Amino acid sequence: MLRKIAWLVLALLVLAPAASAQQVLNIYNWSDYIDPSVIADFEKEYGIRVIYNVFSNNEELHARLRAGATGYDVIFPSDYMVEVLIEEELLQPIPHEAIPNLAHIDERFLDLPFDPGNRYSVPYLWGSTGIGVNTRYVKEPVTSWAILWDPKYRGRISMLNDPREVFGVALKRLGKSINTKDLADFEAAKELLVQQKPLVLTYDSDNVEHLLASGEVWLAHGYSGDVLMAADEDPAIVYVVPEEGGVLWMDTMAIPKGARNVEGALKFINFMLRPDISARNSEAVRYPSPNKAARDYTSPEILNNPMIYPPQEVMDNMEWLEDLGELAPAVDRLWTEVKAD
Ligand code: SPD
Repeated sequence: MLRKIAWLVLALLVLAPAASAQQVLNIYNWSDYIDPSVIADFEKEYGIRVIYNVFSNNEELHARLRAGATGYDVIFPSDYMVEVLIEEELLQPIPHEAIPNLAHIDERFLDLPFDPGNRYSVPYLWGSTGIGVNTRYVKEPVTSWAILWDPKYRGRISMLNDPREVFGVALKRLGKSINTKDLADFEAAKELLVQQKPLVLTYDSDNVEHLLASGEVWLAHGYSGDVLMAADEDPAIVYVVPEEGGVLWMDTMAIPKGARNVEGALKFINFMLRPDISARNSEAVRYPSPNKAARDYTSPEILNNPMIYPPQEVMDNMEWLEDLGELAPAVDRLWTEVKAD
């Protein structure tokens, strides 16, 4: 009998740490980018506790992973950053057989050049970047990015804390592609951004909704859904994609090398791809879902809102960000100079 008890105690001691590690899932995502009720449902359904941390831009995520940050199980890099992370061997392949809900993703959003065959990433949500305008204070029509350089809005302008997006605006103003591989274009863009800086209240990617809804900022460079969440609080706020065009992006779910709970990560990814969950999440954060089957669960007001699902002619005038390759360190340096000047 005593021997049996001893074996039982030993078995519990050996199994307990493994069992408790299995119950935790570390997620690293953008801020305000998931419906909290969806996380709660996942925790309930799978008995896995989610630990949730946020980053402000792709470069911050990249820097963390490069510095050897282990412990994240699911991360949310955007398009061009997926390419960078694959190249640097910081991601692990995703076994498609473990995520049958991948079948619900619209083919238009699969097999994109940044990850052929979706070996390392699966689509989460997509969107665009434009300007959030508080029409209570900005009475003129907003048609161009140039308004973010208008001195009469000094101190009422915010820009994203996102180097590729901010350089994208300046490059568009210069009539260049956001993916130019010419360093001189980025240097000219930097000069424009330095000129703009005295007008900018803050470079912030995490609080656009609050900055706009509080009236602190009247013109906010922002991701579509964040501006639309502010518009839910104040109907005077609108989202505009300037006529020079803007940035289209796709955020993905991926599993970094060193993840401790790969099994939980796959369950989470598959759960987020479930049509009802994807629809609920997309409605809550106001970003379009790449999930075709989720449309059946999405309200017509969301599906027919051109600020959420832009019409084709607006999309045709936008660009996806691409990896800058060897130019990336120089652009990082220019960004540091913009912020420091
Ligand atoms: N609330 C943050 C939403 C994140 C949007 N992703 C941005 C991609 C930038 N290229």
